[in-house]
Amino acid sequence: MVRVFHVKHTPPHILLINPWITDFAAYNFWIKPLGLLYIAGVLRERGFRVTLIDCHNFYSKTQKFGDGNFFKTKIEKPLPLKSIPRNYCQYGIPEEMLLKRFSLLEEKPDLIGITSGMTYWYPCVFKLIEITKNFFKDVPLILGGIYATICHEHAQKYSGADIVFNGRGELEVLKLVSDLINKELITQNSKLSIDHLPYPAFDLYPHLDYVCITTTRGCPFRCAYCASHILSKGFVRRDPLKVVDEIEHWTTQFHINNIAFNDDGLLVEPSNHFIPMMKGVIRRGIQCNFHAPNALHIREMDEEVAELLFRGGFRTIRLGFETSNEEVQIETGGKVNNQEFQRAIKYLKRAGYSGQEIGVYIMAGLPGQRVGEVEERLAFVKETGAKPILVEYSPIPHTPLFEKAKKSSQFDLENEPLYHNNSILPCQWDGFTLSDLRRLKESIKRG
Ligand code: B12
Repeated sequence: MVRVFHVKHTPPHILLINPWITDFAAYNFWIKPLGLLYIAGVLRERGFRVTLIDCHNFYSKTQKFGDGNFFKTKIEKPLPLKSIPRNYCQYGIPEEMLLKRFSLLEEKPDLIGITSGMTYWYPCVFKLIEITKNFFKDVPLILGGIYATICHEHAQKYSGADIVFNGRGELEVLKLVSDLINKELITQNSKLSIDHLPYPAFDLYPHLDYVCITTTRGCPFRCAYCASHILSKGFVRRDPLKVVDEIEHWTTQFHINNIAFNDDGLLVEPSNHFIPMMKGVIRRGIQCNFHAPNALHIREMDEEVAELLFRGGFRTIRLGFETSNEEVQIETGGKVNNQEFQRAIKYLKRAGYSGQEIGVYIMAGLPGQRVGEVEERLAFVKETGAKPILVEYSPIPHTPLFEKAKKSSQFDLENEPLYHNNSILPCQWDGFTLSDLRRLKESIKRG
């Protein structure tokens, strides 16, 4: 049931906050709260005044492409993780700095929106909600984002937010906000298709090393471990030339040299999307380092795509080759087979990438998976000269593989999202232990 809060008649002031990260490890692999920044852009376009506080925005070390280490503070492990023999940290700005930002706000907000990332990062979301509610008493607070959607009931029960928003969609968010505080701002022009959205409000940052971009929403594939289809229904692509306009906007108006693509399906049907987009980038002479930290689809990699990746300026290439075991490939979504993988590496090398520049994600710790299977995959990838990168499986509620994960895990995955944390290897068993994982990682390091 939506409560309506009464406010004054000047344009409402909305405070949007990206919480810290609480985890055993975190690296700023071009992590920005893209969804929250889209919401900021839309609200601002409709006349709301928006303030952004990004608790991540405090780095201890930045690398040449704008990625880097977060400032971290060691904190107590939450009770369910007590037995894990690793340090647990809060990544991002110190708490005093947050309170200072609050006290420096010129005006009390009329509404507060908080986003959430990984499901197992919820402790810092709860903490932020508590601190924020203490500071701004009686200001309504909405929680949205990935945790709020995937673990909706958990968030409703325990987060302390007044409203927990389930799902995606800038128009839906706008409707909710308008219902809460000002109906008039929504009534004019409610068209918000993906091609009509304002750009995410990166300009709210005082300093920018990079931006993230998404050229699509959703994914046409249904990999058994992935929650993309729960977060976004269907698959929509932006007009490729409008994406080029956005890239040009960031590179010329904001002198951005690094852009990370957050898409799940960047390379899907490349002739209608990626190819015209990269040709546009090259034609307009845009000079920028592009990064694809989220896996690219191998099946779509042909000679032309590989060449455009290279000529267009992609510096970070990550391919999603979850497994070389063809049975498991089919079980987890049938996205790619071994021949397609070998062909993709050949094209990328021919285009100009060295083997070490081609990172290949290999999933480890799938329910019931044996260490031998991962070793085989590592060897298969190494043989092509590409660089294998292990990614530990994170079990996600409502995905097909979650039921199997629950059965095979020693942790209570159903009731405790902290156990979705890939770092604890949630589906470890005798056939694949934490020490097996460490051994594999060491062998990758040795080359
Ligand atoms: C880009 C991405 C990454 C990037 C950046 C991650 C980041 N933290 O920003 C990289 C490559 C680093 C990454 C890494 C990982 N990722 Co990732 N990632 C994604 C991806 C593909 C896209 C996120 C995105 O940009 N969405 C686009 C924006 C526009 O949408 P949005 O943020 O959801 O915002 C909308 C709504 O949520 C809502 N909303 C958002 N905030 C708010 C706030 C309010 C107030 C309201 C009302 C609404 C609202 O409105 C927004 C606009 O419509 C998602 C999958 C997906 N499709 O979402 C996976 C996903 C989040 N990742 C996932 C996983 C598993 C991982 C890894 C653990 C993989 C691994 N095994 O190593 C690592 C963890 C790394 C880490 N420690 O950060 C899982 C989630 C796991 C979990 N348990 O929560 C997802 C869902 C993919 C999956 N497998 O299903 N990831």
